[in-house]
Amino acid sequence: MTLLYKADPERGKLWAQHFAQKAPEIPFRLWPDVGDPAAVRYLAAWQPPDDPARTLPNLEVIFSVGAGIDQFDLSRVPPHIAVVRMIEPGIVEGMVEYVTQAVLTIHRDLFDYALQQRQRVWREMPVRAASTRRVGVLGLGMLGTAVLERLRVFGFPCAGWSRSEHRLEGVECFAGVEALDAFLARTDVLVCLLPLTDATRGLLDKRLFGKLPKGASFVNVGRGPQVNQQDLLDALDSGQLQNAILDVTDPEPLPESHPFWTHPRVRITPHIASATRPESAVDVVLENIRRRRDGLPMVGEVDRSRGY
Ligand code: NDP
Ligand code: OXD
Repeated sequence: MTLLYKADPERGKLWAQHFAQKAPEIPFRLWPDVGDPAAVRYLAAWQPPDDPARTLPNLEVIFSVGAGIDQFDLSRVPPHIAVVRMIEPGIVEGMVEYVTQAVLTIHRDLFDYALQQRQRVWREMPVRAASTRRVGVLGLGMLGTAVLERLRVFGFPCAGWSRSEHRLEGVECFAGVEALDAFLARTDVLVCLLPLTDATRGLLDKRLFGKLPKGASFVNVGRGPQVNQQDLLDALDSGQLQNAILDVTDPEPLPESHPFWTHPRVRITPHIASATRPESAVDVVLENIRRRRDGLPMVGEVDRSRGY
C-alpha cells in the first residue's frame, strides 16, 4: 500500500516527514526511488510517469499535488485509476492573497506610480472609490469563490462566471457561454481562475478583450494557454486593456526574449500565486485514502467528462 511522491523533491522531503508522523503504516517513497512498483497503490504527482498503468501496475489513485490537473494526460490514465485534484486550505489562502494584491495594485494605480517613479515624477492621481471598480472572476470554483468573498469586503462590485448556475451572496453570477458578453461588459478588472480544458484553451483572445470596457485590466492566475498572447499584447498597445498581471504564461518559464518581460503594462510572476502546503495536503490525501478504504467518494475526484 505504498504512496509514491513524484513532484518537487524538496517539498517531497516535507511530505515524507508528515507521512512518517501521521501515517507510519503507509510506506512513503520519493520518485525515482520507486522500490517495488507493484506495491505502489497511490501516486501524488505534479506530472505522473508517461504510462502510469504500465509503470505502476497496481496503481489505484493519482493525487494531483496541485489544484489543476491539466498537466496530466488523462488519455494515458485508464478509467480504473481515480484522479483526485488538491483541495486544501493553503492553496486557497495563497490565491486569495495574490489576487487581492493584484486587484488592489490595479485599483490604486500602482502601475502608473511605478512608471512615474522611474521618471522621478511626484504626481497624485485621484483615488477612485472601490464601489466604482467592477471586478469579474472567470471561474466560480474553490478559488474563484474564495477570492470573490474577500474582494467583496473592499466594496468592489463583484461578479463571477461559471459553466453551471451559482448563487453567491453579494456576487452577481453569470453562467454559460451565452452570459459571457454581459459579464465582460460590466467588468473593469478581469481575473481568470478557470481550469485549462478544451473549452477554455485560447478563450482570452481579441474578441473577449474587445467585450470588456475600454481601459479594463486583466489578471491571469489560471493557465497560460488560456490566453492568446499576441491578442493580449495588441489589446494593451491599443489601450483596450490598461494593465495585465500574469502569474501564468505559455510556455513556462517565459523565454527571455518574450515581449511580456519588458512591457510597461505587464507584471509577471513565475507561477507562484499559490502553492499546496505539504502539511495540510498530507492530511487531505490521508483522509481520501481512508475514505476510499471505507468505500466513500474521495473529495476532489475529477470528472473526466468535464476535464476538471
Ligand atoms: P474548480 O474546479 O473548483 O473551479 C473551476 C471553475 O471554473 C468552476 O466554477 C467551473 O464551472 C468553471 N469552469 C470550468 N470550465 C468552464 C467553462 N468552459 N466555462 C465557464 N466556466 C467554466 O477549480 P479551482 O477553483 O480549484 O482552480 C481553478 C484553476 O486555478 C486551476 O484549474 C488552475 O488552473 C488554477 N490554479 C492556479 C494556481 C497558480 O498558482 N497560478 C494555483 C492553483 C490553481 P462550474 O462551477 O459550473 O463547474
Ligand atoms: C495548481 C498550481 O494547480 O499551482 O495548484 O497551479
